[in-house]
Amino acid sequence: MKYTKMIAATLAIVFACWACNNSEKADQIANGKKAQQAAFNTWKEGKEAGMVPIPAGDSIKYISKQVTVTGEVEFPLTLTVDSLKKMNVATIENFQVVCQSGANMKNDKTCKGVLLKEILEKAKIKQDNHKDRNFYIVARATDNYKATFSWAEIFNNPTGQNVYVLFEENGIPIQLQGAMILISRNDIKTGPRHVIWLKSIEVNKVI
Ligand SMILES: Nc1nc2c(c(=O)[nH]1)N[C@H]1C(S)=C(S)[C@@H](COP(=O)(O)O)O[C@H]1N2
Ligand SMILES: [Mo]
Repeated sequence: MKYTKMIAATLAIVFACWACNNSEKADQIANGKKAQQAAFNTWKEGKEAGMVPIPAGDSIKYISKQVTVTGEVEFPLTLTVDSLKKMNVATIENFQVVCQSGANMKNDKTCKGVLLKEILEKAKIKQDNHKDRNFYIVARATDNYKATFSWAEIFNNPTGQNVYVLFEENGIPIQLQGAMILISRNDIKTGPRHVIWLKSIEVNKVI
């Protein structure tokens, strides 16, 4: 009888310890899951807000080696790095990419490219007369990210002297961010109109 009680008591203690340990483990798992979820949410918000670097895997799938110039133009173009090199190549010093959030995303000591203005002059926008100036230009990437410019910004404003299609950064060809990147150097925040994986420049008329 005495033994039976002792065994029962021992079993009760063992069970209590096991149960307690188990609920501690369950707590630990739940807390771990919560922390994981919180970290994921922070990352997802940052990604959606464009504040975290794009993963390298994405870069490979979005690379484009050609940029087409289409829409309301006399001479549609297909640009490559080689064709840009045959145009007026400018060297841009100290270009910084700053996200709308204020985060610094990239610093180029030096980069090379051609003015968008010159590319559009080559393609020749179809203008009926000198009052026909209501065009908008969309620079589009393979991931469908895009930046928009107005005719006046490019052809009648200092912005036009600062919008380039780049093909080289810090002495090396652009690789992971496509082959060509469009930049708008005098924007207050340069991130939004920094179009990596550039694939087309589309000229549209406001009708
Ligand atoms: N094609 C493409 N270009 C893009 C983006 C994008 O998602 N896709 N993100 C933009 C944003 S929000 C910022 S801040 C900068 C970031 O530049 P980085 O990719 O060199 O960090 O690129 C811009 N260009
Ligand atoms: Mo951004």
